Amino acid sequence: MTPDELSARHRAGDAVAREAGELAQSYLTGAHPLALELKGPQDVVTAADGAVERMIVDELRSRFPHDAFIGEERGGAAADACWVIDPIDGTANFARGLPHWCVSIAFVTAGRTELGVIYDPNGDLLYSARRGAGARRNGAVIRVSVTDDPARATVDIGYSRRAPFDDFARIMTRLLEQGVNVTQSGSAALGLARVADGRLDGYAERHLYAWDALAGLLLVEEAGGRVNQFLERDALTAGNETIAATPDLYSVIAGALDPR
Ligand code: LIP
Repeated sequence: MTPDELSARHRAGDAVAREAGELAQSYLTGAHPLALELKGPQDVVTAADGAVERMIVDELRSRFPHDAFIGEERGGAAADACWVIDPIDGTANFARGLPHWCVSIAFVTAGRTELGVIYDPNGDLLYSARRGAGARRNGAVIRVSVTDDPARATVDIGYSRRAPFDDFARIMTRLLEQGVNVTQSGSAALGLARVADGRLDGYAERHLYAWDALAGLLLVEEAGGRVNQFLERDALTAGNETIAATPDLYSVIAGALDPR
């Protein structure tokens, strides 16, 4: 893919993420009925998730008809040039009217994430990164924090029923024992974006899908942070463990997730 072809996709990703955020918000203002369903234990989906994903795919496909699409709600097949879409990351928060959710769009080619865009409509914050070109929030360059002491760190640890309870409890205990301040916010993508802009010092979760993680992981990497190798084996469709942190805290968090 040429730099110009990637630039065109980067511009489109930024624009469509904003549009998607506005459409999602219109479901919270009563413009559309917000029907709720459960996809699994504590795994909520709303009418907005499907509608927003359709809009994102239609918009991007109209510009890039030969690209492939994988989305949380409608799935899709992987291909060399592939968009990976989470229309509303943090749906449980969204459905409850809690202002902690976002739109996440990543672009993968040749097995590597090249573009990552996360839009937080509640803060009107557009996070955007291109591999090798740094990470920005509303156009300004962002960097991870310089925190190197666990006792001064705040880390967001995600949890879902895709992982055993005791695994989560062990991770939390190991971090708390080292003095880490641990939060659990309910949106992996927004958590990762806040590691990239230095407001959090780390994010980790035993299992995430590519649509939850890829854009945020690229943002952290391009903001000077350290991340795990998410895209290995069949992770693009099956998901994987996710670890992102400041360079000095990475081993502390990876250690807490060590299954032994
Ligand atoms: C959610 C993630 C969260 C994880 C949830 C779910 P969704 O994404 O942001 O970190 O714990 O299980 O995957 O479903 O709101 O897009």
